[in-house]
Amino acid sequence: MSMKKSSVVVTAVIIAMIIAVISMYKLMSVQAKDSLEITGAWVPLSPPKAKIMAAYLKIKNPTGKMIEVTNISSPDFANVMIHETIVKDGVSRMEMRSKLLLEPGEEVVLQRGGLHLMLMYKKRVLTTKDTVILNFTTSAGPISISAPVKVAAIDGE
Ligand SMILES: [Cu+2]
Repeated sequence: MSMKKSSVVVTAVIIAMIIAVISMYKLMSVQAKDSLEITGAWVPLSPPKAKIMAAYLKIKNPTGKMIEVTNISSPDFANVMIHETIVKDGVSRMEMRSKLLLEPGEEVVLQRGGLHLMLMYKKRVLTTKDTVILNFTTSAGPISISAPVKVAAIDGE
């Protein structure tokens, strides 16, 4: 009788421990990175009448899976495009990219003179008191960030 009772208690303790381990594991997997990290975003201030602005930022894929950025939008602009500045034979031009692909662990820097976001057709005047909301559609889910409008240094960065 008492043997049976104690084995029931032992079984209950083991089950409780298993549940504790499972819930700890679940908590850890929630904290594990499962989407892109977008940091350091900013928008260089441009003249009030300028219709087009740029945005610079870093995108990191901390996951073990490839992630694709398929669309970017902003409530302050009609359209957001991914551009790359390419200098060929001393001539600088911009090429449009339809999407951005990030390999596991890859970090892409969007900066002046390289990959950047082109914010097309401003809907309101933006000053250094404003931040621009950027909504990213990715294969790992949506991400929204806010990029402050800042005065660019003389050298452009
Ligand atoms: Cu551009």
